[in-house]
Amino acid sequence: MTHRPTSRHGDQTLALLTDPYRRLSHLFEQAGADVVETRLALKETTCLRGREAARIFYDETRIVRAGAMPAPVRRTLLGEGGVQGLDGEAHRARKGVFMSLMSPARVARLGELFEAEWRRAAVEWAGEDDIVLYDALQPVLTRAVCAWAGVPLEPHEEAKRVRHLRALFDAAGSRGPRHLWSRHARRRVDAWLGSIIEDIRAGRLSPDPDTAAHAWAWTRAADGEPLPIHTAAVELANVLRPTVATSVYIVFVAHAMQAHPDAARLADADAGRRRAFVQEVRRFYPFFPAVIGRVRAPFRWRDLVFPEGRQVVLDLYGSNHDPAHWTDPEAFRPERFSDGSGDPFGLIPQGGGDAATGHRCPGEGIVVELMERAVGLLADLNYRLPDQDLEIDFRRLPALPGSGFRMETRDAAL
Ligand code: HEM
Ligand code: MYR
Repeated sequence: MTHRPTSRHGDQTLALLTDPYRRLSHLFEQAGADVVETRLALKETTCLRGREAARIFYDETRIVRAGAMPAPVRRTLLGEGGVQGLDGEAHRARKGVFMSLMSPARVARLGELFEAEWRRAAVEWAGEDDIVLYDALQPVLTRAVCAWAGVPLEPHEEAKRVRHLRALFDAAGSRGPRHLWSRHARRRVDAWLGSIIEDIRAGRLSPDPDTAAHAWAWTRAADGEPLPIHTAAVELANVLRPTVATSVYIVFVAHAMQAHPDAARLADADAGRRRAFVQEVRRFYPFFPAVIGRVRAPFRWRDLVFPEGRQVVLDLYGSNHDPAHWTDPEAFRPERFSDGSGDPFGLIPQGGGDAATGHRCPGEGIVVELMERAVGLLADLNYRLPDQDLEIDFRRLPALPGSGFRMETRDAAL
């Protein structure tokens, strides 16, 4: 699968939006290779998958990020001026602030807040006939992460903030009016968090020193000046948005528990098996399709030239389903992770390599903590599943079960 010549195809932008998780795998299969040259967003693009490819992609002497992120993603999901588009020393310094927020004690604290909010919400769920888990989780996660991050959230604004944070990740990958809604939400979130940063700098708000709001308000740039308000707001949003987006993974936890009840029982009973179950959910289910960079200086790999400036895409979903690395990749098998999650370029749903020095997601600890807590909380919640469409819709971005996971919760208190 590796040393064969690659093929050329027409522009893949539309095909990718229609089948965002599996399109690249089809190209690799067709080419009989795990490097494929194609066109994406009208640019020559080299697409990669697999463990060796991930090593190349995360080698910062070869691939950089400045100017790589397409405008539609910057204007919605990510915002402008954040850590994702930085390289070298500037990236290292900004990333250090994210890493400092993720100590085990702080991650556990977020887990506790999440669990407390879930238990409060479950009392209300028990008074309703049914809930859609995806929708019900977002207020729970927003309350928890705002409290954790030192961002005030008044009851009267809560529904609006939840809608806007959700739109950043749920509507960014849509076309037409839903994409525009995501852009609108980006402006609203940036303005909201910008005003929080201003309040902190002016002494009107004093969040605890170990919170994200405190950190982003007081972080200085290399020139010693405070970060521009807008940049600080984008980075604070880089903590809130993805934590709310963990709702997608928690829906997948619920989906996997119902599809694999024996594995779910074991996961509920034993911490090691719970970790393995959650890691297999992160490998198996589709969430963040791919990451994008640019060639810094020309190099060759697998008989292929990577010219300077070339757009490069690493297929995360495809790498997590790469038949060269995973035995029976389309089977859900938590036992794969009985001995841990392996090397930093193997399981890469949130990017590969080292989070502190490269662009790998700094939030994996949070995601695993919240997903593990969700295993226990779902096992304790006495719910029933009505007839519904539980099939994962791979055309949606992010993918989800068709129903969003509807649960009958009448009297299902914890
Ligand atoms: C980066 C996925 C949760 C903060 C990333 C990347 C992916 C990813 C694929 C890009 C890696 C790269 O560019 O090489 C996810 C998924 C999540 C999640 C699927 C599940 C909800 C979180 C959480 C946080 C977070 C909870 C923080 C609280 C970030 C930040 C970056 C990032 C700040 C940029 C890192 C950099 O460019 O150096 N994430 N993430 N993410 N993630 Fe996450
Ligand atoms: C995060 O919020 O960073 C966590 C993961 C969100 C993944 C959302 C996946 C779909 C977004 C694709 C945007 C494409 C815009 C053209």
